[in-house]
Amino acid sequence: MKIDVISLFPSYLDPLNLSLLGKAQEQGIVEIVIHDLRDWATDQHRTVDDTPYGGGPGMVMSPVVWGEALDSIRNQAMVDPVLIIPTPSGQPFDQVLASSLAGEEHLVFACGRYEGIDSRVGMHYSQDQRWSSVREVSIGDYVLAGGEVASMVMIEAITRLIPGILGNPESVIDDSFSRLDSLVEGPVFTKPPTWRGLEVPEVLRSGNHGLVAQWRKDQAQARTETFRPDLLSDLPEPPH
Ligand code: JF8
Repeated sequence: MKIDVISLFPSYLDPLNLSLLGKAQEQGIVEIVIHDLRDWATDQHRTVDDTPYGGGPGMVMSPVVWGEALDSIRNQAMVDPVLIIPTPSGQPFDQVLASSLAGEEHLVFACGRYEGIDSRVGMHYSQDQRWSSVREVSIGDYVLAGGEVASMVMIEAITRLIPGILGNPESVIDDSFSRLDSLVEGPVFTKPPTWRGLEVPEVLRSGNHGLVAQWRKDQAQARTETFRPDLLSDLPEPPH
């Protein structure tokens, strides 16, 4: 998979070269290229923003500069890429979207700053036949200062699903949200059996795999009811 990320703060994205993703890049499974948006600015001060039409606070990123950046990346590409624009007003990013993007050959992340990117950029590339699709996506209901951290979150969630990137494929299948019933996971424990007066639940040390499986189901159900009742409300009717 090829991933391009365009940002005004390219060094913000340095963590993408660490750990799992650093190794995946060394092995040639993923190639991540970070670009400085200012490389496509053309004036003396390398300006990338301007005042918002209609007034209001802050600045809006120029569609002219973004157009030059995205056209040049498309012209170097081997296939029609997917353009991902992080924005708090976008489609919610979830495990289903991550799985679908994990099957793509080429992703391009456009990281905005300030009050965001001129909305015509998303509109234009949606109509451009040389892009496979355009997704305006939000990672959650809170406001970040820019698209960089949101892009890193999505890149981590997407790339760990690519075969060969995670050491242990079973832990991917077993994740919270990957199951059909999408409950959150229950608590986990390792040695020692007693730590600072807290015991590992007896059932987990009983060796009874049936009881362990039932206990884990009950724990997952309880945690989901407490913290994520929304996940239970749109579940299909259980058969009786
Ligand atoms: C931004 C550009 C975001 N869930 C989210 N909260 N905030 C953002 C976000 C994304 C891009 C920009 N400010 C300026 C905030 C996402 N995705």
